[in-house]
Amino acid sequence: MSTVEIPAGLKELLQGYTVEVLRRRPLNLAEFAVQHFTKILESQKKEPKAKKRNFKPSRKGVTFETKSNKDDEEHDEEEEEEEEEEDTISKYNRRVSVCAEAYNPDDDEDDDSEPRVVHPKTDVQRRRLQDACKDILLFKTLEPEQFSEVLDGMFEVLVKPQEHIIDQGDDGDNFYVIEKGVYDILVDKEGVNVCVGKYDNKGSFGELALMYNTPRAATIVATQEGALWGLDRATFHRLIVRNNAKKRRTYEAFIECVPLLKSLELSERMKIVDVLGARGFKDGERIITQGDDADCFYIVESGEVKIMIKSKTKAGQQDNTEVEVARCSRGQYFGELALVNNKPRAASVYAVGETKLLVIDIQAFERLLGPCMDIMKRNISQYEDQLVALFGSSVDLKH
Ligand code: 1OR
Ligand code: 1OR
Repeated sequence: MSTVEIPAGLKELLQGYTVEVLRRRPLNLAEFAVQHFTKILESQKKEPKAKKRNFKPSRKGVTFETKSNKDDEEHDEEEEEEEEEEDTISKYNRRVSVCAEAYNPDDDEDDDSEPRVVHPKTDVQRRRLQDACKDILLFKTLEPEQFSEVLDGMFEVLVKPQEHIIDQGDDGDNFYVIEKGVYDILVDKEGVNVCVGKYDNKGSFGELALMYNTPRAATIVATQEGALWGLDRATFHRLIVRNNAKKRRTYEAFIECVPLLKSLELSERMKIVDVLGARGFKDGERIITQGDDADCFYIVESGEVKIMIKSKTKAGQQDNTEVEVARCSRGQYFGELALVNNKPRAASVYAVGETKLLVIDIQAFERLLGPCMDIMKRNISQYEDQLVALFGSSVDLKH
């Protein structure tokens, strides 16, 4: 009778994959398998001597944890989370699970027992804070109770001109919401710090290093005196990263069906989900105003929007009558034109009926939607043809 020998490690390998499938619920099992096993392979190359189940990464400094380590160390990870409850003072020592890969906070039963950080605030401070946070996309999908905990955990940071809030390559400590001030975004390109954008008195930054346990991806410098609200890494993880797992489950299937995003990898689409916000609009409510500065991009989740352009007279003068030029419904996008051309909004956009939109800020748009740029540019050239057909002029939307 022949016996079949099961290779050592096969069971664990397949179990690890199965656990990840159950946790992450990917739509495409084969694509997920390729990503999963590639990561294991890469980490085996990097850590040839690491013992499978007993390997414990150093607690000195941030460990850039690989997924395979995580897979193999489910139990170690849990033990470590427990140990870390006593160790919350040192924010740099804390190992944060890699949200982009596997972190499913629903499985993280220790989370709720973590100490909650509360920074007391005066009524005036709390009102200022609430105002600064009202449009922060990462907070838009939080339950009111979680949002209130975020506000409790935030602390005020006053900054001076030229102060570096974040330096590229550093470990992540805090997430920041801007109350006031202008901040340059600098990225190292071949040893030179190049300014790739700025935040002008609104927005937030510093989420990436905390979400994905990666080094800071950019340097953020205040160009004038300013005020920020910080949220420490552990609280960000407990509230925002945990909520992201829910967001992924909520939007995964929808995002898979957005034609614009088809060319992206699954992991890239999930990164979009991680940073998007959801906003509801009532019938007739204005979403975009023609001529305004632009700072975000929209995808229609449900309902419909109409695009209205102020018509031009024969002499090329703008009059104030708006003409409907297009509609967008579920899965379609708008608001890309001003971001791509770096110009004011070319049209106004109104909700038709109750409408739900997914919103992505300009920085995430530039960072994550580069691979979709060709499709968007092709569609923009169609707008230009339509514009000529409608108004009979050679107006180009870039002006
Ligand atoms: P972080 O924790 O990595 C730096 O710390 C922060 O800068 C980062 O989170 C983002 O919040 C913010 N690429 C990467 N990070 C950016 C970018 C960016 N813009 C802002 N941040 N790009 C610029 C897009 C305008 C792409 C550069 C190639
Ligand atoms: P935005 O950032 O300029 C308004 O904000 C958005 O409306 C714009 O990006 C597009 O996403 C969207 N002309 C201009 N903007 C249009 C058009 C459009 N259609 C949709 N948008 N035309 C309609 C072409 C079918 C040409 C008008 C004559």
